[in-house]
Amino acid sequence: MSYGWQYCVIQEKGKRKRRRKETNPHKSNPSFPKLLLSLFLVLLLLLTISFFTAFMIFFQKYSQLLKEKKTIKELTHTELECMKENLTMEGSPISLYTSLLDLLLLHPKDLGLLYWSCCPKAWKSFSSNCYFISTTRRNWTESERNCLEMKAHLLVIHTKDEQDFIFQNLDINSAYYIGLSDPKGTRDWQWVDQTPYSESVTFWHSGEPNNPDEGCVMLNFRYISRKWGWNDVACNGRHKSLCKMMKIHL
Ligand SMILES: [Ca+2]
Repeated sequence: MSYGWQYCVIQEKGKRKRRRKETNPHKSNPSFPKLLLSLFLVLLLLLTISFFTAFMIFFQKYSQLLKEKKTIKELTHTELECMKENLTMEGSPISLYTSLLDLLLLHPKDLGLLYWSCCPKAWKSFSSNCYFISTTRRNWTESERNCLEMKAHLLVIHTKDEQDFIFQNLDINSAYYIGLSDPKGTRDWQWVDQTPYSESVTFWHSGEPNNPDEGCVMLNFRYISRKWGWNDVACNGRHKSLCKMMKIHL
């Protein structure tokens, strides 16, 4: 009789062990967290691959679109003079990645720097722009129209360096219209490309602007001061002019 009782106790212990195994699989299977981690890593890897693939496809499509757009722009100017410009992106792969992303999202036009930067033949190259000296004398409105026909504007000056570069290429006995005017006659100077007019970047001759009836601006050289500078003049006077456009990127 006592053997039967012991058998029952052993049987009950066996059942309890089996029940513990069934209700607590984590304790009984130590490889479960590793499996979960592996699955998570695989998923992360797949997501990363998908993201980079999508990014590369988008990047290639965008570059192609940009090239096509530039090719259309080239048709205006049949002959170009080009320089190879390399975009330098030094540092870690992360900085390379952020530079590309920055270019793509914030400065898409600058993507062209990865290729060739060109100016039409007979135009001068400085920084990221091209400049044309038109020696035909026209009034201010006709001068701007002439620049527009070449996909440019009358000169808009952003820095002293730019202005100094322009002066080096001009004839001191001539005057040249630039893209600054006062269309309302209220001394509210406006650049043709809507660049805000800043008093801190002006190069007026001493005593200029001097006449509310003179609504257009030209560059000329004054022998007394031995300097180039700006002078407001009547818009119907006929002068040479300066055009400016952004470099064409191929
Ligand atoms: Ca004047």
